[in-house]
Amino acid sequence: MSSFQPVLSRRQALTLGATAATLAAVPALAAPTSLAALARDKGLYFGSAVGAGPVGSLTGSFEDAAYRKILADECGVLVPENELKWYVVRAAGPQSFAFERADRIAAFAKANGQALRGHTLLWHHPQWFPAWIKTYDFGAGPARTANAQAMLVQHIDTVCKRYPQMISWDVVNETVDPADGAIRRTVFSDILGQHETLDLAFHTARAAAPKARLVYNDYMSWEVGNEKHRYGVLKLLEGFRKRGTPVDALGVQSHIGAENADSFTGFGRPQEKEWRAFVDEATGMGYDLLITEFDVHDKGLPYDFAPRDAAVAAYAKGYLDLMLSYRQTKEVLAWGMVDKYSWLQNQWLREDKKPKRPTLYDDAYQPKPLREAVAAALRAAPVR
Ligand code: 9MR
Repeated sequence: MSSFQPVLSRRQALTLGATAATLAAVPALAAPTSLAALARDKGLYFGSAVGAGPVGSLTGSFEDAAYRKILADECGVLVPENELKWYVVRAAGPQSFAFERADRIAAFAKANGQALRGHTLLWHHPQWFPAWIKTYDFGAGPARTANAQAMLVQHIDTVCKRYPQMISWDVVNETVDPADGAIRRTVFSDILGQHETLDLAFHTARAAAPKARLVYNDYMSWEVGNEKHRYGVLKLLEGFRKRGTPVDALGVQSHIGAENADSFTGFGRPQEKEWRAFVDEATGMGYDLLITEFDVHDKGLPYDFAPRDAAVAAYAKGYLDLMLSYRQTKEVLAWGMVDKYSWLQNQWLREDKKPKRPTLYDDAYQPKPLREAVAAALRAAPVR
């Protein structure tokens, strides 16, 4: 990143250091209180994504016993990071469903008394389907429509019914193109129409998973450059309401932080106003909110751990306080709990090429200031 600049002034670093010191100075409770318990006290869920690898790009965090202990201790809900995506479940072709990896995560959650959430029934983006679908022969004439409908319905129905315990489902993921706010085109939407495809997905999920909260999930943020993305998502949510599509909640992925330094100068100002307006619009339409994929990208922060971790924690606390002030926010999911397994390690490398520190625990499985920031935000959250 050629425009790299040190992020924090000395004064900012000192202030943030002081924040971290204050957080660290909070007296230890008699028994350590898990994030799951703190969330439960407020009427919400805290949990994390986990990956049952190793296959291709799948993370292998689930195979790590120390990692599993953190998940068991801290999380009230788990979500498979990749194991329910079409490119995993349907990898082998149109006739097959592979559930082995997601089953292992589901069994672990059950054994630990944890809830499960599902990601995702329809990542409506051409990149994330298995390769065979590009050349699949859907036939011609009316049969073509019927075949495309049948494949989508069969997929959603089969996956939902396999996991009736899901408390929520990302039914549709990332279908709004950030470049122009339009709905992305896929094999399905080219045959069935865009709204028709998305509506069919939600109606099918409602029938097959009547108890689950049904979610539209996306990564729009408050940052400059996200205006069209936010607008496109609101337009989509408005359309769902107009057509009576059964969508219960907006999943705000919350991959916060950024590649550029400016984002860390404190949450929100001046973009906080824009973000509140966006969230108010969504909740005003009656949608619940979920933080579905929380992590903090520290690419632009200096190498030293103390100021880096402090900046990450302070920034996250501001963001989580805002999001949790909405009683509509019902679940908070971290996108992984230990730095080394974070998807961010493989993308947008830091200038110094050093590992990133975007999650709540470091590579020695020790909690970082970000873990305390999440705890503090949960403690401060109003009950819902
Ligand atoms: O963390 C996931 C990574 O392991 C996968 O390679 C990638 C592609 O399937 O997806 C990552 O998770 C994404 C999530 O499914 C949707 N929102 C963005 C997440 C980060 O890219």
